[in-house]
Amino acid sequence: MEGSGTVTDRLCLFSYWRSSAAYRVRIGLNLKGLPYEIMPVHLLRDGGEQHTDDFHRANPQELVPVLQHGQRMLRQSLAILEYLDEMWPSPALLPATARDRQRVRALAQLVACDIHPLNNLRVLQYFERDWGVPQAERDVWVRHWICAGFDAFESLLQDHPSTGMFCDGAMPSLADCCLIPQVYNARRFGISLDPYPNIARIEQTCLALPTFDAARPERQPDAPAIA
Ligand SMILES: N[C@@H](CCC(=O)N[C@@H](CS)C(=O)NCC(=O)O)C(=O)O
Repeated sequence: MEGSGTVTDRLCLFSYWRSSAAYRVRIGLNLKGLPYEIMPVHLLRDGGEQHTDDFHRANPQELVPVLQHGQRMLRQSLAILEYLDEMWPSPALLPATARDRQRVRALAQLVACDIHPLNNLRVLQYFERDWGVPQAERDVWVRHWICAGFDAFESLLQDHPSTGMFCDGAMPSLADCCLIPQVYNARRFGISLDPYPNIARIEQTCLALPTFDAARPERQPDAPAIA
């Protein structure tokens, strides 16, 4: 039942510990206090388990996350997060007014549509396999697009009246669900957060919460012992 606040069907997340798109959904599920199982999909082993026939049936795009809710297969992290918000409205991932919701969605999409896809595994594998781009140059590419996105994200947080402890006010939102995993990626690629004081502050605030902490890559059942 929509908006019932109860879990009648099992939730199972097809996830990879290091996937930032899956990390977004793990945060959302934790914020909602929903019990879920993790079904690991190893994106690198044996050429990538996302390319198996079984997983292809779950998501023809061959990307994680997929959230199985009962018999339904839900795809695309932002659409999944909005689904969770509609099914279990409290605590809300989107603010109360249309204007604030627009801002939060814009921040979330800045990450999910304009940073992350450029640096996704399949893009980097394409550079490597089809064009022979060396690792060092691929890393420059990744860092370039993260910094370009973070420059804009930081300026949208700076001095905006809606910016609070989190991207929007005093409660975590869809924007934080997207930002924190992207910061994890930034750190992986050695990007300093010094030019991004608001992003760094919000990351610290979020990761101090058990809901965000439990969603961290290194806390996942499929994370290697030393991540
Ligand atoms: N727009 C999709 C992106 C999903 C996505 O790109 N997932 C990555 C992991 S973060 C993936 O599965 N990559 C596998 C590959 O590139 O082969 C979403 O938000 O769910």
